[in-house]
Amino acid sequence: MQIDWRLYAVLDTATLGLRDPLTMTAALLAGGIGILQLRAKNLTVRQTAQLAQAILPLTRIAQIPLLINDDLGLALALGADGVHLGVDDLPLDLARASFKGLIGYSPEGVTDAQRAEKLGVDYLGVGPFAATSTKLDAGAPLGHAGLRAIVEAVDCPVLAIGGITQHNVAEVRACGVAGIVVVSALLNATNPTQACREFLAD
Ligand code: TZP
Ligand code: MG
Repeated sequence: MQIDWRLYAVLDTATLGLRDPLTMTAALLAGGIGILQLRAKNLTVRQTAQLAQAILPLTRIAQIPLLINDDLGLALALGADGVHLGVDDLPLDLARASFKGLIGYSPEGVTDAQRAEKLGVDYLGVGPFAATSTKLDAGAPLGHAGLRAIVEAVDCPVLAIGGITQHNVAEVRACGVAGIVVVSALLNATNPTQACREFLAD
């Protein structure tokens, strides 16, 4: 599968609230996202599995990868295309040894990013670029300098995340990233399909 890294959407069920995740997925796919991640911190594993099983046919038709946040076991059980891991999740060496799909990772800094690259991650999700209220423990914003330091330290695709909107996307892309990861500016947009198109046009 050829991956278009430019716009990666996270279907964050807490941000979505009572809105229908499948309607949102369809809107994001119509807007041209290249990757979708299911992030369901407020759901049980069973609920997440059921939701992922409903989303997978849509992403398969669109021919884009669906990644599961945090949980490699669930990604394997679902036959999902990938998993996104953080520092508290399954160690990357174990993940890489048991999973041939896409592995994304949120590094804690330059050294951790280089370590992850050596262990064979497919991309790094680096942030927060700016202040965000979607992830309360996201840490201090990296800004241009912090993001750029990681872009320059690795060769794998770096995707910026956190507080990315139409207002700062040009500054983010100027850091040399392969793409952007967006949650609230897509899910809370009046027209998510149009919002995707605007991000892709920048
Ligand atoms: N990881 C770092 S920042 C963040 C995550 C999951 C949240 C990004 O959400 P938003 O709404 O695009 O700022
Ligand atoms: Mg995580």
